[in-house]
Amino acid sequence: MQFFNHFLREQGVSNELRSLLYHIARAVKYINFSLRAGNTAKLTSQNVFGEEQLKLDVLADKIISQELEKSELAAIIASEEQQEPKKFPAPRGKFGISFDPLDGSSLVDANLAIGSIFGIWEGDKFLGTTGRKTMVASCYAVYGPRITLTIAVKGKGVHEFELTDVGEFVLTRDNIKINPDSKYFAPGNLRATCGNEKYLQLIQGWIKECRTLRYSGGMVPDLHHILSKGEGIFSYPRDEKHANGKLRLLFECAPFSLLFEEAEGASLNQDGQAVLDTEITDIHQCTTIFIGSKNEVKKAVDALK
Ligand code: P6P
Repeated sequence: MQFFNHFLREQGVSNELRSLLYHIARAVKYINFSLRAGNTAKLTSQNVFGEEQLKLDVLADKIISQELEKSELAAIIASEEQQEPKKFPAPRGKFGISFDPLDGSSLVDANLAIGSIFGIWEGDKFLGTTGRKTMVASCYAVYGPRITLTIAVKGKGVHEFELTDVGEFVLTRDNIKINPDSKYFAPGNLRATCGNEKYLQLIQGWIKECRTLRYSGGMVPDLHHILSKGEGIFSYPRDEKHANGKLRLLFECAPFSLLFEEAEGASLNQDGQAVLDTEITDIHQCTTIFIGSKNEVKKAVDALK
């Protein structure tokens, strides 16, 4: 059994980054406890996207923000649930952390798996850079039958850890890789087929090829399924109301894109540009995304041209 901290040290991950990841792991533990005991009630508040907030959304955001402040390794943090990033006064750490505290929280009342997503960037700003230039690590937690934390440190592979009943994260899978082809598909934003014949034909093609559908409506478990099986494609194109799709670049797509490229998968937007090469111009900007098995991603984006 390999503990989280020991394994990352053996991988040559720096003390500072290991310490930051340890604080993120602690936040995941506390969020899990609150989910098991928490109130799924809706608040009267909404987030910046006009989405209703659950008490759990706000609590998860608070848990993570406090944990990152305690780490003394954050220079700036940006949450999907907050309008503006929070800068810490000097002398503070050297990392920027972007996070979606509880992605898919609307699925909680259906008792489906949800997750938290984290991007770790060097420096004290997000605007004007790209994931490829300044992101050094990313990770996500899945709150399902098992509580898992999957981590990518740039150049050091993708590794999955599971929370044990005594509160330790232990290694369950190392050096996760994604095959270039797949029999699974996760077609997001099916409403877009109403105005996009090519997207309809792409999905019909997957169905005619007798592929296996795996889509829950939660980005975190849907993408975790691809990493777990080592193959798949998740698509979320634009539609008439969302010129850049609905998923957020800084909080969701850039972190997952680092993980998937580290696992030898691909992550492109609908225009064929790598999501990691998309400049951050607004912390709440959205992006279309086709992510998963390399050959499947390329074929899907080409089919929509
Ligand atoms: P749709 C959840 O609200 C979320 O942001 C992602 O987790 C998920 O992939 C997407 O929305 C689902 O969107 O349009 O299928 O409801």
